[in-house]
Amino acid sequence: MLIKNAKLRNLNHSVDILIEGDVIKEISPSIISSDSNIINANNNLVLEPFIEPHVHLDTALSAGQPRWNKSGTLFEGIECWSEKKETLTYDDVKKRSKKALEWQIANGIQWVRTHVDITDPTFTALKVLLELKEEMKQFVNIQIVAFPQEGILSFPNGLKLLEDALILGADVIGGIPHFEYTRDLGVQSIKEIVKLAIKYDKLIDVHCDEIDDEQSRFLEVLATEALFNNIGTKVTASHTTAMGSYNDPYTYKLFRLLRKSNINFISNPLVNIHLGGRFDSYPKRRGLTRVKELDQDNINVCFGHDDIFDPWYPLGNGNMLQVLHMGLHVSHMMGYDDISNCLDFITCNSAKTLHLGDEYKLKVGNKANLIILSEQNDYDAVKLQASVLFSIKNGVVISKSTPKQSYIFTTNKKFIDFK
Ligand code: 17E
Ligand code: FE2
Repeated sequence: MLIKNAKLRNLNHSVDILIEGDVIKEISPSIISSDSNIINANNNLVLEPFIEPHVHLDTALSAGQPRWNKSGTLFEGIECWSEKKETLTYDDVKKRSKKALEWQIANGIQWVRTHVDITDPTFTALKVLLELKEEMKQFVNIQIVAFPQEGILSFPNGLKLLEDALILGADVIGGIPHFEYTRDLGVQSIKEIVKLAIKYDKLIDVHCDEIDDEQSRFLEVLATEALFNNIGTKVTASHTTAMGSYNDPYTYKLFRLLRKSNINFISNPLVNIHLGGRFDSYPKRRGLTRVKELDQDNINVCFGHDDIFDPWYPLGNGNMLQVLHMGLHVSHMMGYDDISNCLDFITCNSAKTLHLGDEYKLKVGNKANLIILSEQNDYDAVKLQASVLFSIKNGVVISKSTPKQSYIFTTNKKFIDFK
């Protein structure tokens, strides 16, 4: 396959990309090839695939089942899901999570880290996701987080369930310290997570301080454990929304630890702007972590969708550009330079969080995994909510889309573009 006129993110001129089999063979300004399989990118952006670093596929597409989350709080969402969990069947989870995965694939995502609730002694959802991971690997790489939604030490047998989920094949260990009954249990839960991570050589991704409580300070515990055990690059703090409520002197002190620890952050702006601030009258807090400050301090931070039409979020179609759009707004990252480099938040920063290493990069010798957008740069990609014209994985086209077009019937009747 030959891709002509590809605009790469770090280059001013366009290039051709030659793919032989599943590998990128050559990238140069003009390639002559006898290959008849040619895609003309027309100077549009060609880049590494989008990554979904934080989603709950087991709960996706279950909004309203068995009831709607009326308060819009995280806590009512957990209650709704707990009721749904009582009646969960294999076929139901499979149908919903597979459909959400297909939306993600159509939207140019080729790596997904999904949390799966393992506070369910039947492990119904975990078994489905383990099967889907295998079944869909031609299209998408899935990392499964064993996520103890109702707690590790506050749920009957929680710690044993967590360990059993790892033995069954989960890739990443999750946690939810702010939901444990006491601060002590929260701290202890993090220590147990780290012990298991070392024992089974797994990554860690904790739902950490997802609450508008300025006293929720489990992040400092997680980062310290990561630092002392020298595993920071394998550790992720998801949500950390309490950081939006921390006072500045404490946060200043905290950032020194965060920098030293080398841990990663995932912010979920679509969902947390909706769930956050729900107990405030006015002014209402944003319910988000300090994305801009983390980024300015060279601490790795990326964006996740978190939910697709479930008890915690009533919208969503698995499109990371929607997440990015919201994330830039609520993080006050609307400067020219911010918008011009914004795709980092849903590509390379996420790759670092998922611990993907060099294999993710679009470069000669690597697997031909890439997407072709309908726009020429980061700025237009987010402004115009670009379509993913082609998603190519291991040298094979796995999805394609046509951008929507508008025609106006004014005196100069014409197709209009918004550029
Ligand atoms: N569970 C949780 O604890 N937090 C969330 N944001 C979601 C599920 C979606
Ligand atoms: Fe989450």
